[in-house]
Amino acid sequence: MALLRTQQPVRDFHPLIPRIAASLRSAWQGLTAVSALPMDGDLAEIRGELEGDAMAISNQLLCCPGVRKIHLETAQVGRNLDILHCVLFPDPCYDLPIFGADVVVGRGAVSAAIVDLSPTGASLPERVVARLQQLPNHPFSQPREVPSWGTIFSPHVLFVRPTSAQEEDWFLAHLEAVHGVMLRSVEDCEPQPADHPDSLSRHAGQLFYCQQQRRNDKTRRVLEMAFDSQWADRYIQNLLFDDPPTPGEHCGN
Ligand code: BLA
Repeated sequence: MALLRTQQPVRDFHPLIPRIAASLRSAWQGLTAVSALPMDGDLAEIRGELEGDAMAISNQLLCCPGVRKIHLETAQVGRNLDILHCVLFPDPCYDLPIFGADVVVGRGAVSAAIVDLSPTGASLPERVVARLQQLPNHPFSQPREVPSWGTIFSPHVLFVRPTSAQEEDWFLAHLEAVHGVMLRSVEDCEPQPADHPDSLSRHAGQLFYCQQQRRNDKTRRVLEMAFDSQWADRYIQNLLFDDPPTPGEHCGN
């Protein structure tokens, strides 16, 4: 694999991906005291080559009071695969869910579009459920089943294969609404002490979320194909789903 030092996109993304990325980035501009998180090595812009086809991964990391890690990744792998991955990991001192979204496009068609606010305890906070229940339900024609490791997702998870421009619009609108519920919940949440039993159990819940996500063989396989298995393991373990630090390191107290 040849690593190239260039910032050029390798080709155009499927349009749903830049639409989602722009919408998320613009929402983050409204967050209080948002700042960039330092990133290891050269992970912001990764360029490579997969059997002659260029590939590119872009990463952005932010944080703000209440959210220890906001991660947006957009990736183009080979000639046919476009991916958007976004997770907002809350500071475990706050009673907040994990926002997660993944969109996978293969050969021009979206095969997987998932968005969820996932609990870090037995269930989602009640004020979050009340907000989610107010969102409209769109009649997607191809709902998908979450895999066996997906016990981490909430009963409100949306996992579909959008089959038309209208369904892509519905997915974008729903993702924006769910992300809006997350941001509003961040704004009106006060932290508990780092050594509070609830903070510790939410930390354990995030640890479990990351362990389960690391079991997604489809993510691993794509990264292995483009790089190698050691690189893929390190990327998943250290950037995508690294173990959350002990509560207190992000609680501002
Ligand atoms: C599925 N994820 C997939 C698939 C690929 C990737 C190729 C298969 C597509 C399909 O089933 O149609 C690949 N996803 C990636 C890669 C990255 C990525 C390479 O994010 C990053 C570099 N995955 C997440 C998050 C969620 C998630 C945050 O990263 C959910 C909040 C879910 N992805 C998810 C699920 C599937 C999936 C549930 C389907 C897995 C299955 O059906 O087995």
